[in-house]
This record gives sequence, structure tokens and C-alpha cells, in this order.
Amino acid sequence: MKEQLESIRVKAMEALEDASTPAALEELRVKLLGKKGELTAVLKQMGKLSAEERPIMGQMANSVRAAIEEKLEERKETIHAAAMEARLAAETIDVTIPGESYCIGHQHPMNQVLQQIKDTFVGMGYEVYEAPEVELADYNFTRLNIEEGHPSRDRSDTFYFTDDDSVLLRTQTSPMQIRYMETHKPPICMLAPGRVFRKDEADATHSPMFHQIEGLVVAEDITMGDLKGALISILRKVYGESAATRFRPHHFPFTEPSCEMDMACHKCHGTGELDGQVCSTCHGEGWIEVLGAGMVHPKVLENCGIDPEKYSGFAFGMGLERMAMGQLKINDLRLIFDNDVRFLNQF
Ligand code: 2NL
Repeated sequence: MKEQLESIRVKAMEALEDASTPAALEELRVKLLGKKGELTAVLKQMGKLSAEERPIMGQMANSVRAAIEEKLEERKETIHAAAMEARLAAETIDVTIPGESYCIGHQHPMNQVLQQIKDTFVGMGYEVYEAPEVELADYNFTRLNIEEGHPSRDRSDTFYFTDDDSVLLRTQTSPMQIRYMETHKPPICMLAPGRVFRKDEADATHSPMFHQIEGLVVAEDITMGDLKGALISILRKVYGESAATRFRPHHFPFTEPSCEMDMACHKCHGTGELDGQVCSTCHGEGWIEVLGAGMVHPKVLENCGIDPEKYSGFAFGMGLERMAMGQLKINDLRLIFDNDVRFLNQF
């Protein structure tokens, strides 16, 4: 029995030394120390021994087991370290290989300009307000003092949903201001940006969907002077402190008096001429129209439950696409809506 144990020990040491993978080690552990293993088989014969021999053999068996366990642990560590070394060698990283470049997107140029305009107005105390694109003709036309039979109500100009022409896609952002006046008491100082829809064929300057930004200020004693001061400082903030502006009389059904505001042409600097030729940007005018405005018509205030004897207000409206085209030097409206990344990536 002593010889058997000694032989197990010697063979085990050799086999363990030869094992080179964790799986081989595990197989050996089961074979040597497992329930059906060689050592267990020898121990099962202990009963045959005499009382004197039994503790001696028991001790010897234990020392063989301890030696095998120790060797197993040692080999496990060596194999693990070798595997790690091999892996590290195989996985060397070449830090000089050029990386993959990622394309990071950005805001659409229209949104960049919209954000800048909103920020400027918010800085002056305006609240940005939004309301539905599908509107009632009552809010889009009637309450704005646009009478039945007015050309802008025509079916060839406006998208209607119903046969009685009472529901439509808004043709201007003004109905948002009507809704605001209905639900808010003066003093009012708000901005209404959004999409509007008109039955236009798309060309360099027209699109059936475009964006407007309208503003409304209503309080006691608001005058045309407030209108001029507010709009001049807005345009200076957006176009630079040296921007030259002018006001011209105009007509809108919802304001009285009404005006339009021009900016000196950025191409010819107000001269109307460029290299001895008529300036192609302002068509020789020297000025470019940027917005329409006026004092809110007393009938419109009344239509929204605001007493025109007590309150007055000014309102203005501008086309966002026109602002963006002027600022970013874009000459065809369709480029803004095509979403060709070769165009968009320039901004
Ligand atoms: C333009 C002109 C304008 C307004 C919009 C307005 C709104 C209310 C009452 C009175 Cl609720 N007026 N809006 C006033 C004048 C001009 O827009 O050329 N837009 C592109």
C-alpha cells in the first residue's frame, strides 16, 4: 500500500508537470482526488490494515493528497500567467493606426437662425408661444379683421379641410396671437414662431410651407414709438449694430396704421449699384424688406375681449426663410427644404 501511494505521488507529479491547459488540470484533479479517483480507491482499502499500520498509512495518504493539491495550485497559477502573457502579446495595440472619424451633425441652418431670433426676443422679455397648425377660419381670418371675400381666403390660396371653409391650415402665425389674447390679460409681450401654409408652387422664392415669426405687445399707452424702438433694436441685435433701417407706410387689415421695415442692402450697402451695374440682390432699390408691422387694429383687440379704449398694442410679422436667406447668403428657397447634406454642411 505504501508503494501504491508512492507511485500515485510520483506519477501525479509528472502528469501535473506535463499538463498545459486549465482543462487538462481539471481532468487530472478528478482522476487523482475525485470520488472515483486513484487516491480514494487506495483509501478504501484501509479497512484491511492492522490497527498499527492504519494511522501511518492515513498520514501518508494525507501527505500525498496535500502534495498533489499544492502542485495543482502551483500549475494553475503558472498556466494562468502563461495564458495571460500570450494574450497580452497577441493583443498589442498599434496606437499609430489612424482612427475612424465620426460625422457629428448640427442644427439645420433654419433652426440656427430661429434660435438666435428667439433668444434675442426672450432677452427683451418676450414669451415664446405656440399653437396648432390646423386652425379655425375664425382665428386665422375673421377675428383679424380679414373680411369674407378677401382674396387671401380664396380656395386657390388656402388649404381647407371642410366644405364650409371653417377649418384650415393656418396661412399666418397671427391666430396664435388671437389665442394668446383670448387667454391672457395685458400687459402682453409675446412671440409666435411657426409653420404656415399657402397654395404656392415651389420656386426660388415660394414654398407651400414656410415659417413666420410674429410678435405682439399690448399694454396701456403703447405707441408707434415703442414699435419703432423695439424693431430697430431687434434688427441691430440680429444684423449688427451698424445696420441701417427705414420704415415705409403700408396696409394690413389687422393693423392701423401699418408699415413695412427695410434694411439697407448688404450687397450694395444701400447704393443700389454694384460695379456700375444694378445690384442683383435689391434690384437697384438699395433696401430689402424685412418685416411688416403696425399698431393692432382696435377691432382686433375688441374681437379678443381687450378694451381698445384702455389698451393699445403693436404687432409685427416676418418670414423666417427670408431672414435666414439674407443672413446666410442663400439664393434659392428650395435649398432650405431639400436637406441635401452637401448644402447643410456649409453652416
Ligand atoms: C408680414 C406682415 C404682420 C401682424 C403681422 C398681427 C397680429 C395680430 C394683430 C395685428 Cl394678432 N397684427 N400681426 C401685423 C403686421 C404685419 O406681418 O409681412 N409678415 C410676413
